[in-house]
Amino acid sequence: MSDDHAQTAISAYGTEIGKLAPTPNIDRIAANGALFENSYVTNSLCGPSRATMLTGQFSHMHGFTQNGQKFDNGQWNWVRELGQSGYKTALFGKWHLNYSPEGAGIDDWAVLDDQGKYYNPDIITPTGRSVVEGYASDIVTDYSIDWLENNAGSDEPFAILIHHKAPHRNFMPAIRHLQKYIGTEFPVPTNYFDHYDGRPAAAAQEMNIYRDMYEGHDLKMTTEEGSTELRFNPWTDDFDRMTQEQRDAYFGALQPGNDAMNAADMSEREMAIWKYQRYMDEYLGTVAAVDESVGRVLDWLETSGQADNTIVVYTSDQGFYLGEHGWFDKRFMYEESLRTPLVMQWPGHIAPGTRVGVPVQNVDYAATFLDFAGLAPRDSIQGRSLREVVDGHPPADWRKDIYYHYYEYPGFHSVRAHYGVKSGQYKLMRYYGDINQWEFYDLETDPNEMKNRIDDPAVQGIVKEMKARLDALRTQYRDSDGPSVGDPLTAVAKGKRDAEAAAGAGHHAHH
Ligand code: SGN
Ligand code: CA
Repeated sequence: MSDDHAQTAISAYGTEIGKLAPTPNIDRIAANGALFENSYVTNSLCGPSRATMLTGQFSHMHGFTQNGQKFDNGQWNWVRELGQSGYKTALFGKWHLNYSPEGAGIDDWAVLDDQGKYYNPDIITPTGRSVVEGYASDIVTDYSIDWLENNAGSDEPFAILIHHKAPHRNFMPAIRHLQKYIGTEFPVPTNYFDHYDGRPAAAAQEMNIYRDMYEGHDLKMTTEEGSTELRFNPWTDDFDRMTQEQRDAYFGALQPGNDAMNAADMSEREMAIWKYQRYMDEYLGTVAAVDESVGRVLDWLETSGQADNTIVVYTSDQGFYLGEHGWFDKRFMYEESLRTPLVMQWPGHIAPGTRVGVPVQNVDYAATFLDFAGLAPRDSIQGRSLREVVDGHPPADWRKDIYYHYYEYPGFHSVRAHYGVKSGQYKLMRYYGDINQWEFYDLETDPNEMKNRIDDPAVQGIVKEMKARLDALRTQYRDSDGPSVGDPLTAVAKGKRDAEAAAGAGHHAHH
């Protein structure tokens, strides 16, 4: 699993970016097994997604609705259950549900501190915490291969979770990948300069590449030609913790591009496009190391003889914007962050080249792993096993709609709380809090979600139907957080919620 990996940045998904920045090893999994064309999260944010994957529950049920909360490691999770049935279990990389996985029932672990750092990260183990020199994606892979060598070579079953920090902000590739995409021109999304008309929550966000990205910290832009001084860089630790050698190599590689940028007399629009290209160079550079990591693990499985008897899954904690609507980050129920990559191989069980079209969600993973391991299903799980789905025979009552609920507001990037339903080509969303707004999209005619048709008389029939579906999903999944679908959010109710939201404003730490 990676962190913030957009489907559009995986070549197996057949995307334009994938052609320019291929991911051959992730693609190997898809070729050996199944690619899920309609794979979605339930709440597009790190902690909530991770808790959902572990417990098989929506955010409101496992209780971790927004980052910064504390996950109760004692809750049921599928890894512990596998451990109790004889599997050796391990987790390396990002946890981000609280300080460490202590108490989660995982045999062996070493995790990145909090969000994790790309260079020389702090690593927390059961015996303490220390700085480990190197590049995070390589360190996490080294730990994983080492564990596999020592624990997975025999007939005993094992489950290992390899959780990369990349390609999460602040997008720092390994030295060997720094130059990889410099000079490649990535296609600028058609809605990079979005007007946000009819979409007040989209207009109010703070995740715009050319307005909100930190020019020093994120884009590593220097102040003027010939200078190595960074522009806005509020958190210096990411660079301060690098060795002099790493810093020289890293910033040395970017200096020619920075100098040329500073020398050029760019218009605002040209600068916005320059930033997009720099963002893509860096983001996709970090993906390169994740893909290499996947390759090393697959190679190990193949040479050790374990590949035929091992299920390999690649996914992310959510999708990500690569310039669509002008954005980076996630959170919104729009397609780019609602979608998450999902590919899965199991030789002899999943036919090579399988494409799964039915909608699946990360709430399904726990049920799937129990099922694949031959363990009994669990009542607390709200998702469903993907076994018949990957076999190409989804049960007749397989879900038609997916349910989504995002909570973290006020918070970083200022995305309003919202819930919604996607059903085939239609999507209905409702923002609540200090914005009370419904949105409706027909993805067949408007795949980029630019035209909110909630008030269009021509679609009122389907809007009504979608509201009924949304209401039914909230009942089915027992979500009573936020206003009910029928609640018109009167001025009084709205005022009360605003006051509640404002009272919570101080609680959100930077991470
Ligand atoms: C950090 C990032 C944000 C990001 C959140 C949540 N800032 O705070 O841009 O939205 O994480 O990401 S950073 O500059 O410190 O990286 S998540 O993956 O944990 O949900
Ligand atoms: Ca994430």
